Amino acid sequence: MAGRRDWTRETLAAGVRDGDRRALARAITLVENRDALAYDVVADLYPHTGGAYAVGVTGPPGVGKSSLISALVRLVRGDGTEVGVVSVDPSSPFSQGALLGDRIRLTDHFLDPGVFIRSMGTRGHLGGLAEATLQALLVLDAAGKELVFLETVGTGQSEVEVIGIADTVLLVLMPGSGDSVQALKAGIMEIPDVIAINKMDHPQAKTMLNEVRSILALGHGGDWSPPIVLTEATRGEGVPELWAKIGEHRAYLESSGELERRRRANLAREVFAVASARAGQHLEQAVSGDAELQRLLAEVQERELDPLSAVREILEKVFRIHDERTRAS
Ligand SMILES: Nc1nc2c(ncn2[C@@H]2O[C@H](COP(=O)(O)OP(=O)(O)O)[C@@H](O)[C@H]2O)c(=O)[nH]1
Ligand SMILES: [Mg+2]
Repeated sequence: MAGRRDWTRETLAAGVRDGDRRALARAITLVENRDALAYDVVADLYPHTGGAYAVGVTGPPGVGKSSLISALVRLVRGDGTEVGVVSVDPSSPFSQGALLGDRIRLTDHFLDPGVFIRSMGTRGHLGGLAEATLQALLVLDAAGKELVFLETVGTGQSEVEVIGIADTVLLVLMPGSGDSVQALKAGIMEIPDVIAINKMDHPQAKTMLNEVRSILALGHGGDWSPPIVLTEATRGEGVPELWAKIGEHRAYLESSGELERRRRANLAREVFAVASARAGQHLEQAVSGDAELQRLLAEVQERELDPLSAVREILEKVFRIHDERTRAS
């Protein structure tokens, strides 16, 4: 077997396809490090992807996302389903392997060869996270994982980018997740496909259930109304029901043709998100390393040059884009 220094594009791609754990671990580390070898390997693996079903799990910190994933993994492992978990937590100071909730429970799964768990740290930028998540999902998919959970913290744009690739989006709340409920109500947060209200052992769980129900009752179009499931992840309470709802959503997507449509839209959006992030980084670097472009910014600040004229000059210089619309009239 190839040792860690000996991986080549060919042995790594072949190792991943065989489901070799060391190959998987190596490939995902390379993805995280944006190593050139990772791009080659994922390019080779891509024709062998599309078999995994991706469930995005989102919600504020501490609601029990990792605990619920752990309980769901335990449930689906009952029938031998191969599972991958990618957890993205930009707020965490650790980078690898550590923080899937209370590690103790997930440790069970670390010993299970049918489960591959990877936690990705905060390194890089939001666009970088979306990119790393997408690549990691593709690696796990090509390795034959039938089900992949993508865990992310928070709400808003970064979130949408990271779990934007999921087939089914599960939002996890708990009694006290008032901010998220407000964000749902105000339309700032997208309506998920399935909602779990975890910590149902908490006395306020029913109140939270009613609040969320009343928001969803306002309607938001579409044929699918997101079900709300009460769970207690630590005891596995409500977990089979939650899994059943995820399954119903999947069946709905498949029978309506929506899965194919959604995947196409997701892939296009992810490509666009990553390209935009790359372009943004390129622009920042170009401007910070270029005295002439810096001078343009200074001129705007001094009110000697108007903002759009500066934009036009920057785009011409950095991207060779000649955009008449940005020309001040
Ligand atoms: N009482 C109670 N505690 C829970 C439940 N689910 C998770 N927890 C605890 O809540 C804390 C945060 O859980 P974790 O899964 O790490 O949340 P995450 O940050 O959303 O991934 C941990 O201490 C869990 O043991 C539950 O259903 N009831
Ligand atoms: Mg977690």
